Formats: sequence, structure tokens, C-alpha cells
Amino acid sequence: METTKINSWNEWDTLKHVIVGRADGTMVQAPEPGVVRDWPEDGFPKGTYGPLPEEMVHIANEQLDNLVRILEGRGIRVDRPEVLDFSQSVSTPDWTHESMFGCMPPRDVLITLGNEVLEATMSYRSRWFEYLCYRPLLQRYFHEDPDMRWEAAPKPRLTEASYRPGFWDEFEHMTYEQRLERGKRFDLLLTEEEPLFDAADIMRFGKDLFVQPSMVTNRSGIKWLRKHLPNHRVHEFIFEDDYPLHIDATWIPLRPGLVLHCGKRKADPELVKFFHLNDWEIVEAVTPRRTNGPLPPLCFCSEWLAINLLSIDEKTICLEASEEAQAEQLSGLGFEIIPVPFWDVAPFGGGLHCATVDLYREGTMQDYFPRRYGRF
Ligand code: ABU
Repeated sequence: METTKINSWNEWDTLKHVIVGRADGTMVQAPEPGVVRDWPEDGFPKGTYGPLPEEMVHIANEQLDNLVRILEGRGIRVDRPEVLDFSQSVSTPDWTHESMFGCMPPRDVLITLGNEVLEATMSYRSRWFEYLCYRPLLQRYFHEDPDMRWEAAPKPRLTEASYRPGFWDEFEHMTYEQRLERGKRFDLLLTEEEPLFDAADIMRFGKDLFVQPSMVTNRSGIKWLRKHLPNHRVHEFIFEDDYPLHIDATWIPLRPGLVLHCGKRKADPELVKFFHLNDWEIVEAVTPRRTNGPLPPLCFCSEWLAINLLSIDEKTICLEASEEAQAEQLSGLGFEIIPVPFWDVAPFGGGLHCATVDLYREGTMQDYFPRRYGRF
């Protein structure tokens, strides 16, 4: 039996153990208060739902399996989730929903914080039971690692009270600028009825965690994280974004003192000052190759998946293979780039960071922000 040790504090220490998701069975989920899909040109007009085409699943799984081979070739242990029947309807005492979603993006569901693996609340009904895909692994880690802490945030009720009434009708008719304005005020979909968050809205920098409120994370979720993690500093901040959804294509730490930023999503000036005060350099990522499209069909992520990267250590980065300008920029910053073809995985929920959850990275909790500033 392999020895299991859960330990990961940041995004760049040397990686030794990781989960990689699977594309099998992924659904365009049934419409629900948390999300509404409308892809008439790709066979899923508003109100319809169903499995992604087999051919797309096959290609995405080839790319995921190739990532697994690359990681294993570097001596990294890789585990995979259990696929469920995501076409089944699911119920709690409060609601029934016609479908689940999938298990490609483990990053949305799980986060490792030192020796703790935390299951996020999630905010879509279709993703309420997604943690079950990871339970066989988590149970195993729990039994194998005497020091592992296994935690689950309070399961949300996700009644109508968790969503702003009429949001989607308003949102559909808003201009880009109006959406930015709503985003700046965090006047978005979720109410503060109960704590809600996706793990992918949290970015780990050792003792400091940076969390953005988004379409899937509310302030109560961040408050819950702050109460749950008294040994961390949990910072909340907003980027200018018309559809904020996960921080991992916006603000990406590459090594101590260097963060990559999607400049289109302007950062809070206070956040920038805080980083500079602590001697962090902020580099604006180059324009992604798919900025003027096209994105793959049924893709709900943005072209900024170009920087949704996976660090193997503080000198080595797995990066989408076709993003050559991005590779050049990162090489210029001193990184070795491992090109990984991955765009066909995007319709299943994201890029290389989304598709993975690191469970063991060498290293300990460090304080990379010894100087305080303003509310940070
Ligand atoms: N889950 C990452 C998505 C980020 C983006 O679409 O920009």
C-alpha cells in the first residue's frame, strides 16, 4: 500500500500526490435557480439538458489520461474520482432536481489546507451530491493517514431563499458594463441566506487565503471559512468581472513573490498595494489565444483558462499546449513549461487547475505577507 500523507499549503510547492477528474457521464445540467444553460447552436436550447456527446467525452478523457501519464512520469501519485450516474435526478427534503453534473473539476469541490481536506458547500443543486464521487478516496486517506483532518462545510439547503428572485431574467438583458457594475457591488445571484462557496474561489498562499465572492460563493461562505480556519488569514476581495466564477483563471501565484493576473479582470487597488507592500510582483498575463474565439462547444468557461495552470513545483508549470505566447511569457520569467493539450476538457468544467486537487505538496505553512495593510 502506498503511504498517504495529506499536506498542501500553497499552489507552488513540489507536488507529490494529486486527484485528476474524469469526463465520463458529464451532463449539461437541468435548469435550476443556480445556473441556466442556453446553447441552441450546440443542441441544448434553454430548458433542455442531457449528457455531453460521447465523442467529446472520449477526447476529453484522452486529454485527462495524458495529463495523468505526464504527472505519473514525474513520480507524482494520481488518484481518480468515482463516476456516478449523473443523469439521475436527485432530491433533498427541500427539492428535487432532474440531473447531476459530473466529476471533471475536483478543484471546485475539494480544497487541501495543510493536513485538512475540506468539502465545499457548492451552490448548484446539480452539484449538491458531487462530493460522493470523492468519498471513496477521502475515506481511504482518512484511514491511511493518522493526521488527516477530513472536514465538510455545512451542506446548504439551496431553497429559493438562497437565490435572488428574477436574477437571470435581469442578467440576460444587462449590458457588459451593467454586469460589471453589479459585480463591483456584489449584487449578484446569491443571497446571504446560508454559507455558500466553491473551493475554486479560494487561492492558497500559505497562511493567507484569498477568496472572491462570485456567482457561486457568497459573503456568508467566506465568513464561514474565516471562522473555520482560525490559523489562516482569509481575505475577501472582488475583481472587476462580468461573470465572476472561480479565482483560478484570474489571480494565480506561481512562486513566492510572483503572481500572474488576468488584467482584463481589474484587481482591487488595495489588494495590489498589499501585494506590493509585501514585495510581490504582479505580472499581467498575455492575451489568450482564444480571446476572439472560438471556445469549444458547450464551454461555460472563458478564454482565460489559458492561465488555469498546474504548478509541479516553483520552477515547473503544466500549461495548455496551444497557449504559446503564455508559455513564452512564463519561460521569460524562468519557468520550465510542460505543454499539455487540454482545451477539449474545458466543456467538462475547466482547465488544468480545475481538473486537479493537490493532496501532497512538500513544505509547511509559511507567512508570505508579514506586512499588514488596510483591511488586509
Ligand atoms: N473554473 C475556472 C473558470 C474561470 C473562467 O472561466 O475564467
